[in-house]
Amino acid sequence: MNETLFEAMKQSIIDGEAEDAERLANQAVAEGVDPLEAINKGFVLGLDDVGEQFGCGEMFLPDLVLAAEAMKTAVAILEPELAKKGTAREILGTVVMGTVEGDIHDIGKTLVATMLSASGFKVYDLGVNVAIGAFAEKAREVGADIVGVSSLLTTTMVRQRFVIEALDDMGLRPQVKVMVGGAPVTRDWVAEIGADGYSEDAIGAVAVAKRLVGK
Ligand code: B1M
Repeated sequence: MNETLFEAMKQSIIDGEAEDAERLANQAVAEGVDPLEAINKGFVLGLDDVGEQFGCGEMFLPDLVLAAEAMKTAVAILEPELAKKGTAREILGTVVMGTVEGDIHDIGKTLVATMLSASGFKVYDLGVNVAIGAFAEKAREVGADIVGVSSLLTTTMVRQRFVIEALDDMGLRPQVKVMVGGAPVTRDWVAEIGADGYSEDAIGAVAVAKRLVGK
C-alpha cells in the first residue's frame, strides 16, 4: 500500500512541487509510515531521478533547485519524527559535522546529523560551505570524538583530505576520528586520504560512528 505513496513522493520531487511533497510527508506521518522509509523509498528516489536527468542534460539548474526545495520541505516534516525515534540515553560520543568548503549540498549531511543525534550522539552541525580549519577548531573546542565531512561534488571531495591535515596540524589525530561521506566518496578514496570510516547512507553512518567510538 505504501508503494503508491512512495511513488507519489518520488514524483513530487521530480515535478519540484513543494506543496505536494509537504502534503505527502504529512500523510506519511499521519499514517505512521516509517519516516526513514518515506525518505529513502520515496523522496530520495525523486532526487536521484532529477540528478540523473540533470547529469545528462535533460533537466537544468532551476529544476534541481525546485526539486531540492520540495525535498527540504518534506524532510523538515519528517526529521522531527526521525529524531523522536531516538530515546534519551547515555551520550555515545561527540560529533562535529559539516559540508566542506565550496559545497552547499546539505540534505544528505543533515540527514546523517539527525540520525546520529537520534542514535545518541551529541552533534555539532556546522552547516554547509564550512572552512577547512573550522572543523578542527570546533573539534578542539568541544572535545569531539569524530569529525564528519560531507562532500557531494568531486571538486570539493578533495578538501576532505585537507580537513584531516588540519586536524593533524592541530595535534588532534589520531584521537579524533574522521568519517567522510557523500555521493562521490569511495572506499579507495577513504583509504587514500587516511580517513577512519565512510558510509553510503545515514543508517550506515550511525554504525560506522558507533564503531569509531568503540560502542
Ligand atoms: Co547538485 N550536484 N549541484 N545541487 N545535486 C549533484 C551532487 C550531481 C551529482 C548532479 C549530477 O550532475 N548528476 C552533480 C555533482 C557532479 C560531481 O561533482 N560528480 C551536482 C552539481 C554539478 C551541482 C552544481 C555544480 C550545479 C551547477 O551549479 N551547475 C551546483 C554546485 C553548488 C555547490 O555546492 N557549490 C549544485 C547545486 C545543487 C542545488 C543547490 C540545486 C541542490 C542542493 C540543495 C541542498 O542541498 N540544499 C542540488 C541537488 C539537490 C543535487 C542532487 C540532485 C541531489 C543531492 C541530494 O540531496 N541527494 C545531486 C544528484 C544526486 O545525488 N542524485 C546533485 C539526497 C541525499 C539524501 O543524498 O546527499 O548523497 P546524499 O547523502 C546521502 C549519502 O551520500 C550519505 O548519506 C546521505 C543520506 O543517505 N552521506 C554521508 C552524505 N554525507 C555524508 C557524510 C557522512 C556519511 C554519509 O559522514 C560524515
